[in-house]
Amino acid sequence: MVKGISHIGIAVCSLDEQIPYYRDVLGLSFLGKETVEDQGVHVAMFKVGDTRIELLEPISPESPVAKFIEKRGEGFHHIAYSVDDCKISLKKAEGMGIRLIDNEPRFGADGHLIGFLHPKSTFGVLTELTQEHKKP
Ligand code: CMX
Repeated sequence: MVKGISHIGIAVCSLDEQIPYYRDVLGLSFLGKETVEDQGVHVAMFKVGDTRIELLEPISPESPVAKFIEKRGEGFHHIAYSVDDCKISLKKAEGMGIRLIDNEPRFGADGHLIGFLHPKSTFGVLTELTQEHKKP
């Protein structure tokens, strides 16, 4: 089902505060910033080898990322695996007893189709399935 790691998501209070660490100290290639309203986050993306680091800053206190930071603090938030077909992979996981957050794929950063598996069903790791598919 999984082809590789699309990105690793890290919850942050402020993109602008943390971008210099990833760009200047670690020397990762900064791909840019984007707002993903549907997920309630501002995103900064960095390339590292064949994968990416995604910093997530909440847009509002209602954002899932804001709730996460309030409860657990900044840091590792989710892992995103690349799949060929997000919808089929979500259904397959569901058929194997995994609880879904998204019953249908949604649009995430970069216009990719994404769907989340619930961390209570995946041994505490919030898991995203990503299909690299541009918005029409
Ligand atoms: N990793 C591991 N566990 C997590 C978690 C995470 N990122 N986020 C929440 N949890 C845990 C909580 O600690 C809590 O566990 P306990 O009950 O043991 O304390 C449980 O999941 C429920 O969490 P909650 O705070 O009550 O929050 P909700 O149930 O309202 O929401 C979740 C949890 C995962 C469903 C929600 O955060 C969500 O829908 N996440 C997916 C969407 C998302 O994060 N989008 C941003 C990414 C955007 C992108 O990549 O494009």
